Amino acid sequence: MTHAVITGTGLYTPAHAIDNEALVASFNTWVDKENARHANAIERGERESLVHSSTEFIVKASGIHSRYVLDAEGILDPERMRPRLPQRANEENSIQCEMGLAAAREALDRALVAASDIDLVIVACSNLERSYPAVAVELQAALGAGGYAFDMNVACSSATFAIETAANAIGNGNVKRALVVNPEICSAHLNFRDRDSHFIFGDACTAIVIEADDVAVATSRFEILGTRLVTRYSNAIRNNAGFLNRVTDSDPLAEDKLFLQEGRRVFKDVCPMVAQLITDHLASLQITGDQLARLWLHQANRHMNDLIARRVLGADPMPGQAPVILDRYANTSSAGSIIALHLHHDDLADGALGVVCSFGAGYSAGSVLLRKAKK
Ligand code: CO8
Repeated sequence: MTHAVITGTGLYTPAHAIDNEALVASFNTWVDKENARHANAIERGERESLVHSSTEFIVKASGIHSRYVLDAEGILDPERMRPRLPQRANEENSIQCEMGLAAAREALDRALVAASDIDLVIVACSNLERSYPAVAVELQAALGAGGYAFDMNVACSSATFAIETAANAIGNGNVKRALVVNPEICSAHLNFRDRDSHFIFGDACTAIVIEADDVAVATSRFEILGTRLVTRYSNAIRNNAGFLNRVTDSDPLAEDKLFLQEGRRVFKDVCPMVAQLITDHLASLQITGDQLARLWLHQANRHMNDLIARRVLGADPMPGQAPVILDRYANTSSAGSIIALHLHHDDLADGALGVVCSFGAGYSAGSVLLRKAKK
């Protein structure tokens, strides 16, 4: 069987950043206006008054300080509180295609691969801007890539599930070079009026070039030693937006058509599930946690990552061993663990082992074991 190697990664970071102070100021302005508007109903006990958000809570509960977004102005406007992204003509590149192009070009440059030599493009992310034609097919054409392309969605685990799909296509000889792209526009699916979750997400796009080791030319690469995926049904993270909304006569703007979660329950359910997944995966390859030089974990919550890292490594992670990028990117869904990989791998020695792990809605989780190698 042909072995698959990761030869390049790329990252597109939007130009706008919103720190907690700006986000909370906008939220609290909206809360004050709403409470003033409904003062009589609140006074009569017919309505609960809304409560302020706080930067202290956000940092303490999640570790997030700031996030990048495609449009800050619309989000921070207390009269709007959602990004403003103009509709594009069918002849223009779609937004996700444009994000994907930027990340893909960096990944291809690093891999020393021409776009025309790619024969599989997978766009894998939590939210796709349309049903069809697939964004992946549009990106394939915009890049000038060959072969075939398709979209897939496994929420926050989309990147690891796509890496396994691409590695299998390479392993069975169907494909020589694949490109996995994760354009996440989380800000368009976040309820910025929900105190429990308004701070959680940011936007970004990552890209990964995966090749058969016999055709790869980049001197530095990661061998994919194995992948393991798991899913378990849960309603604790849910979004009811979908094409049936217009025929079920439900309110298309209702809160359940945006991201909703029971955060504490997710924390409790997912941490043990993920620690077990990685530990079992390593054991199946005769590797123990203490052999890992790096854990590139999904970036949802600082405490979740500390807990999972401790369980997998058997000790507190050394500085830099489980890199954190959520402090400035927030949760970028499937892009998070790949941003961590992209920004924190140059210092690894040949032969160093690391795990990319994603987890999220579904529930779904994926573990990818990598070994740094030189050609
Ligand atoms: N400011 C001040 N106080 C607040 C705020 C706020 N903004 N929000 C809540 N509080 C208060 C609550 O009211 C509560 O008060 P009290 O104790 O008086 O009742 C107190 O703070 C504690 O609230 P919580 O129990 O909710 O707080 P937690 O400590 O659990 O922290 C977190 C909340 C940060 C959300 C945490 O639970 C968490 O991170 N959980 C894990 C979440 C997770 O990993 N989710 C994965 C989702 S990502 C995913 O799967 C991808 C989906 C697809 C992407 C879609 C893009 C939009």
